[in-house]
Amino acid sequence: MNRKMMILAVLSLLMLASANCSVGPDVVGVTDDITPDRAVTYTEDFEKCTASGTTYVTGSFVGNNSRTWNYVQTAWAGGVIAGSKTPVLGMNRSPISELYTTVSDGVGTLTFSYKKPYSTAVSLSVYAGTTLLGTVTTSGTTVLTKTYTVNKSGSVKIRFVQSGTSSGQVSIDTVSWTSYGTTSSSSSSVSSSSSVSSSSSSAASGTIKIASFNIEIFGTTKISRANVLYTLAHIATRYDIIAIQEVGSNGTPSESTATTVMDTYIAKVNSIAGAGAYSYVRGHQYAFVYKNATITKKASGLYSGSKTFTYTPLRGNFAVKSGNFDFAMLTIHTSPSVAVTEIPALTTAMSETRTFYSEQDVICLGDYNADGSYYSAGTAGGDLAGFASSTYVTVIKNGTDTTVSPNNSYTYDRMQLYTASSEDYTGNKGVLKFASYYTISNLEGTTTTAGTEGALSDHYPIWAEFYTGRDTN
Ligand SMILES: [Ca+2]
Ligand SMILES: [Ca+2]
Ligand SMILES: [Ca+2]
Ligand SMILES: [Ca+2]
Repeated sequence: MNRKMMILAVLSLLMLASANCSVGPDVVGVTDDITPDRAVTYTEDFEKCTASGTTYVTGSFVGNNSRTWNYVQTAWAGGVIAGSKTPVLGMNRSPISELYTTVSDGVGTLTFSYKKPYSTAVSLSVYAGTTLLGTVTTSGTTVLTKTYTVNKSGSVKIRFVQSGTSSGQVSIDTVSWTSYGTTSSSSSSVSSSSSVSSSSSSAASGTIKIASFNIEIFGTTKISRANVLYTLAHIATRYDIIAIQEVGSNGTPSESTATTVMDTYIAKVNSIAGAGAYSYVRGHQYAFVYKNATITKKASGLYSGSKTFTYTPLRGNFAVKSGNFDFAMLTIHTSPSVAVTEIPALTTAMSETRTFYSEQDVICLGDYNADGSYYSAGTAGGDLAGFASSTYVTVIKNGTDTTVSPNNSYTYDRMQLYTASSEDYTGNKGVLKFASYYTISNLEGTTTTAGTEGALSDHYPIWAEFYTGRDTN
């Protein structure tokens, strides 16, 4: 080989090497005193109320999570925001129209949707106990969403009440709030592993939430849609770490596009959660977005083991800041046509990640395409085929619908653990179905997706909760 060819060969090797290590820079802000997201989120959609009609009535019903809601001079038709039931507070009624419930485990943030159903402008006061959080007003018929930071522990009365006798009728729906304050440590202090040496006992009751979300073709078009970006950013703030797939494209993105998308996204997330609240690391079509108040990222990089994947997975090594839970993460988007070989190969990639980071807890999460015509997942309610329960924990069981399409209920999105993480996994997990938590009607999109959940993605996020103080390996 002559000198020129040698240089070319070295150059192409360098390019190959850099392509393999194309992990983006961390974007790290100042760590802020953001309240750790260890709370339970509740949502009331009012669908369980059996009252109906446009007459203003007074009564109560038992809603989601067995919670009793009281309504005064409220109609149950005529101004629907979401689903088929939306309470509508009357105008100039006697007694004055209001809607309330009392929670026992505190309120961190409170979010709700509202709109003007008729002709008179809205002026609605929102209270947490006797504290006036604010008065929302609107003179348009668009559905709006408001969030208040409450941060009150214990018993809190959430109350929506007309601000005065000239306040117009108002529709209220999708009321969502997080619990707040220290949760009882009685259940977690009886851990069988309480003899474990390290760890501050105060962290034993803490938990974190880890999620995975395929944000369908998360590119420049999607981030230019203001309401879509805002909603996607809100979703990240629900979790301590979220693994994202399809950053930049649903295949192999350009580095600059993927970085632009994630820079824009993290800026929006932090505009909601607080300056510097979240950081990210990215590589290939993946990113991990993590909360600086609760999570330390120790290392990250593209998977470099023995198996080949169409979209080389991103992995990282993390630890909680308060407690002793340390863990590795490996995120994947399989190529549907070869899911049948890539899914079993993940067991090798998990094992190699375990060795690579010397960490027993490996969380392998992402869009596995592990269902439908792509993969025979196994029986409904059971564990993912290829991941024996003697070695693995299938968090998202077969038969769980993770697709937005109402026409199928495939369990494409998955989270697999080793049994080494059984001590850390609380058993709480879920699928975040957008319309139960967010206003969908104002989302920008194509002619087929605008105003629908499909404006956000064709996949729902999946999540699971982990103890921060029970790790032994
Ligand atoms: Ca509703
Ligand atoms: Ca560990
Ligand atoms: Ca579905
Ligand atoms: Ca463990």
